[in-house]
Amino acid sequence: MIDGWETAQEQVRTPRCRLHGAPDNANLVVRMVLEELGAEHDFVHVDRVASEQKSETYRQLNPQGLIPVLEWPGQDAPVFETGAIVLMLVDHHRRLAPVQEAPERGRFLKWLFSCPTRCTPTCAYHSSRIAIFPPKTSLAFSLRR
Ligand SMILES: N[C@@H](CCC(=O)N[C@@H](CS)C(=O)NCC(=O)O)C(=O)O
Repeated sequence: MIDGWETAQEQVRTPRCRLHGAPDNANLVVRMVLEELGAEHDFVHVDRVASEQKSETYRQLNPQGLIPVLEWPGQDAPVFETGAIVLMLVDHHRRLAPVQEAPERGRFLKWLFSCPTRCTPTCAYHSSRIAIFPPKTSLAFSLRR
């Protein structure tokens, strides 16, 4: 049976990953998802005051010089773009989002790709709640569109 939101009965174990970001930035959504999934991770602070994200070293992770970046064991390159990172995480765990076959998948994807990439962290915070919380929770219920 396709539940639409959570089909995995077992907790998926993930190798420890590394998130590069700064407080109150686009990486906030990624951090929330990692924590919701219980995924072990290290946080690497990128000093935006010193424009560390524009350094040659950081550009090895993301040539655009933007945060966040997730280093994910098993991937052949660091993953950037908030929406891509979140999608990779929730699909890998098969949790917190509708599965590919679910009728809610399109609704999940449209908010995932529009909000975190364009809005302030506060808005991204709320949009992530639409995406990652099961539809029967009260907050998700009030925000479902
Ligand atoms: N489309 C990217 C946007 C990332 C982005 O704009 N990050 C900002 C912080 S929220 C950044 O790194 N700014 C630093 C800069 O512009 O130098 C994503 O969704 O990850």
